[in-house]
Amino acid sequence: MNRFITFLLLFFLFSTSTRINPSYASQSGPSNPPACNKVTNSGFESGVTGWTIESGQTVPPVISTAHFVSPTNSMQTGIPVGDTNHQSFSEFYQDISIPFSASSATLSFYVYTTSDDTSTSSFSSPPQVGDSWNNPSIPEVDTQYAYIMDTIGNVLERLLWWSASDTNSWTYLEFDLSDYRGETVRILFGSYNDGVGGNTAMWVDDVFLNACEE
Ligand SMILES: [Ca+2]
Ligand SMILES: [Ca+2]
Repeated sequence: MNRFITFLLLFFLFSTSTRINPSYASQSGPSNPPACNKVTNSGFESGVTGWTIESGQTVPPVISTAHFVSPTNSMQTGIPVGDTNHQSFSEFYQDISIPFSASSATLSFYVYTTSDDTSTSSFSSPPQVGDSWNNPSIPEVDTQYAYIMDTIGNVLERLLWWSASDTNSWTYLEFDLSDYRGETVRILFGSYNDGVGGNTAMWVDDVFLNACEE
C-alpha cells in the first residue's frame, strides 16, 4: 500500500510539473553550457545582461517566463497572440568574439514561435549577404528571423527567416560558425509584425557559441 501511495504522489508531482512547464524543451540540445561557451547570459537568467536591445523599438523584446528551456526565463520578440497589434520590428543581439585559434565554433539555440496570422501567401524575400541591416526592407508579412552580421550591421549569413511560423514548441538549431574564427560577429534575433491580420512572436533561449581553442 505504501508503495502505491508513493506512486500516486510521484505521479501527481510529475503531472503537476508537466502542467506548470508545458513548453519545456524536449528536443536534444546541451542541457548545460558547453565548456567553451562565448555567449554572455545564454539562458537570459540574468535578465538582459550581455544583450543589446536598441532603443526606439515600438515593441522591444522582453524577458519572459511564458516559455523557457532553461528555467525560468527566455527572451520574447514580437507580439504574442491576443496582445495589441502594432506594425513593428522587435529584435536584440550580442556581439561575440570567436578566437582565431578555435578548433571549431558551433552556435546553438532554441526558438519557440507563435502566430495567428494566416496572410502568408506572399513570402517576403529575406535580407541577403552584404545588405546593411540599418536600412532594412520592410517584410511583406509577419516574419521571425535570426542573422549573423558584422558589428556595424552588414549581413554575413541568414540563419532563419520564417513567415508567421506557429510551432508552439521549442526547436533546437545548430550552425557551424568556424568560418568566422578571428572575427567578432553579431548574433541577432527578431520578429516583424505587419500590424494587421494576427500577431507573430518568437521566444529565444540557451544561445551557446562553443569555440574551444587548441
Ligand atoms: Ca532560460
Ligand atoms: Ca500580422
